[in-house]
Amino acid sequence: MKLGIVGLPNVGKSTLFNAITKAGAESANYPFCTIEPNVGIVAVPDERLDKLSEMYKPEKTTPTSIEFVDIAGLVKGASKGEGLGNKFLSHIREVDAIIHVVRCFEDGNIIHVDGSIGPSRDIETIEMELILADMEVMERRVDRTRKMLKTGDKKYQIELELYEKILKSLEEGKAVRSMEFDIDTKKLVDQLFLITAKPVLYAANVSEDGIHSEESNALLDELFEHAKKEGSEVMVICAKIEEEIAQLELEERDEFLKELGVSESGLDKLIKSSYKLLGLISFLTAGPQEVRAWTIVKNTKAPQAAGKIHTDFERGFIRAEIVAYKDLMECGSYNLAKEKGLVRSEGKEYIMQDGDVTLFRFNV
Ligand SMILES: Nc1nc2c(ncn2[C@@H]2O[C@H](COP(=O)(O)OP(=O)(O)O)[C@@H](O)[C@H]2O)c(=O)[nH]1
Ligand SMILES: [Mg+2]
Repeated sequence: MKLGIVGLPNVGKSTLFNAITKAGAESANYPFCTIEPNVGIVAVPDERLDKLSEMYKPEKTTPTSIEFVDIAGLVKGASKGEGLGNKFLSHIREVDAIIHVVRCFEDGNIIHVDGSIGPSRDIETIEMELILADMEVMERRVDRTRKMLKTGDKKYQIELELYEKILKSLEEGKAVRSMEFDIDTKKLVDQLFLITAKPVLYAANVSEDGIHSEESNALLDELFEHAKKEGSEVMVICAKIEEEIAQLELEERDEFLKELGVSESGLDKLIKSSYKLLGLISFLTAGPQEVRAWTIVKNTKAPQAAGKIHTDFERGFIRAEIVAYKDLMECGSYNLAKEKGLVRSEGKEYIMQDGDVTLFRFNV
C-alpha cells in the first residue's frame, strides 16, 4: 500500500513525513527504509504480531508495511507546470490513497502561501489543481476515443459516454470520487488512474496545544464541516509533537504518551485510519521460522490471499487451515485450539477475516 502526502507548502507535510519515517526507524526489529529522500516504508503496528511471536518464538517477525511519499510542489498553477508541477503529478498517480495535510495551527513565524490560514480554501486550492490535472487526462482520452470510434467498434461508444460524463463532472469542479459507478464501470474508471478518484484522508495539523486552543478549534470546525459535505474522514494530528515522539526511545515514548493522556501516537492512529479508509485488513501466518502479517483488501477470498504470499500458493490452492487470532490466544496454543475444534478447514470460496491465523495447503 502506498500513501501520498499532499498539501500546500508550509502546512507540515515534511514534518509529518519525517516523524513517520523516524518512528519506523526506531522500532527495533521492524524493517524500515527510505528509498528516496521523500519515500519511506513503515511497519504497520500490530500487537497481535508481538503476542504471536511470544507464542511461537520464531526466528523473525515481519509486520506488513505502508509506503509513504512526501509529495512536494503542489501550489496554485501546479497542473500548468508551475513549481514541481508535472513531477508532482506523476508521483501522485501511483498512490493508493491521499493524505491531505491541512494547516490548522497558528504560527506567525511560518508563512502561509495565501497570507492567512483557511482550511476550506486551502483544500479547494489543492483539489482544483488535482481536478485540472484529471481534466487534462480526460480531454486526451475523449479525443482519442472519438477517433477510435470511427473504426466502428461499439465498445468505444460506451467508453466515450463514460469519459465524457467524467469530464463534464470535473468541469463542474467535482472530484471523481464523488461520482457513483456500477461495478463494471468502476473497473474502467480504475484503469484511468485519476487522482481525484483516490480516497482522501484529511490530516488536520494542529498546534502543540492542539484541540485545547480555541483558534485551532475554529479551524477544525471548518475542516470537519468541509469533510462532512464530501463524506471524507478527518484525523487530528500535531506533526510537531509527532516529530518529538518519534525521537524518543520506545519506553520514553509510552511515558510521554501517558503524560499527553493518549493511548497511541498520532502516527499509529494515522496508519490505522489509512487502513480503514482503504478497506484493508490483515491476516497472519505463524510458525517457528516466521510470524508475519499480510495486507489484503476486505472480501478477499482464501486463494487470492494465498497468492499474496506466493503465486504458487494461489495456483495450487487446496484449502486453508484457519484459527481466529482471538480463539488461538484464548486456547494458548495451536494444538489446544485444534482439540477444541477451533481450527477450521476452509475452501476456495472462504472470505478472509481480519486476524485469521492461516496455514495454506497447496500443491503444484
Ligand atoms: N508551530 C507549529 N509549527 C509547525 C507544525 N508543523 C509544522 N510546523 C512548522 O512549519 C514549517 C513548515 O513545515 P514543513 O513540514 O516543512 O511543511 P511542508 O512545506 O508542508 O513540508 C516548519 O518550520 C515546521 O517546523 C505545528 O504543528 N506547529
Ligand atoms: Mg516539505
